[in-house]
Amino acid sequence: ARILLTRRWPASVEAELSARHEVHLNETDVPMSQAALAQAMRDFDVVCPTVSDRIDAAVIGEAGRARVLANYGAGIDHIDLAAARAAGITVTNTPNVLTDATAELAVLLMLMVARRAGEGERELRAGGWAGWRPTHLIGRSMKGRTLGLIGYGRIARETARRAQAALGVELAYHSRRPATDDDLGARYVASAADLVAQVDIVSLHCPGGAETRHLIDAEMLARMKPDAVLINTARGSVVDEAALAAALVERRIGGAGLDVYEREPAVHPALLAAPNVVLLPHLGSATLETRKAMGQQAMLNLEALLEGREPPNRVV
Ligand code: 8YV
Repeated sequence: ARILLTRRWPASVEAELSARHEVHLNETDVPMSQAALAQAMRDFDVVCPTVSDRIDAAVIGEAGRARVLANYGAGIDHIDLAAARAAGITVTNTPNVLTDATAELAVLLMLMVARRAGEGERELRAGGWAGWRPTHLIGRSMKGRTLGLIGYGRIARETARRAQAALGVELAYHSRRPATDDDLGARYVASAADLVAQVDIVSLHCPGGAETRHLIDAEMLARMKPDAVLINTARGSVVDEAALAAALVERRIGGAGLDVYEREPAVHPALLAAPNVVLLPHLGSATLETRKAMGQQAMLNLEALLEGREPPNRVV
């Protein structure tokens, strides 16, 4: 089958896939244009997009050969699923394999913000460290504080498990329904607005897309405790970036740690200037182990479909 990878995968996985199929690669280190994506939908049996591709109705409308979109990643809000369904195109993703890496990154962000690690490193590198002072860059301990998770799927739970075991935090969460299989003893809060008011760290683990757009807006930020911290490893669209920047600049919340943004790779300029915010460039799944596993999982999905079997991770 003719397969297109819109971005590069780890070499070992590309080699394995290329040994069995006619694989085409986007050799550049930049995303393909909308026109090139549309052309790909005409020319290839399988297109493997990533979060940096916008597979909208116009692109899907060009589908000629393409019957399968095997996404390299878990989140699929960059693909118009309704358009894919209408066009009879199967969409798969790669959940599970990036759970650990993303949970690690969420904990990293919590610690960096709580202990002001980003501020400290920037100050030192800029030559501004005047030596030890008893009042210098005083952060907050994690032990005994409450972590509130919005969304309680796999990544949320692994984040919670790590924070509980390693840092001694208490746990609370909001999701549409209380979990029936929670083994962490987390307290369920029926409304997101109540959760954000009750906890010290708010960590976002819900999907992106229209339903969760600006879930964290000025009103929700105003409900947070004045020293509370917001962590986002989910999708940038969940947070109103302008409202967050204002809350940080006016010191109405304690800090934020972000890995995802509303208009990647653009970052709201006010966030760049805000105090106590750690800004990472979408590194959630960026480990060698995880990127290999994502490629393997995408390969399992597309090969199942090519062989007429049900893929392990069908979205549409
Ligand atoms: C992936 C992500 O690297 O899987 C996701 O939802 O946001 C990232 O960790 C990205 O999706 C690659 O397409």
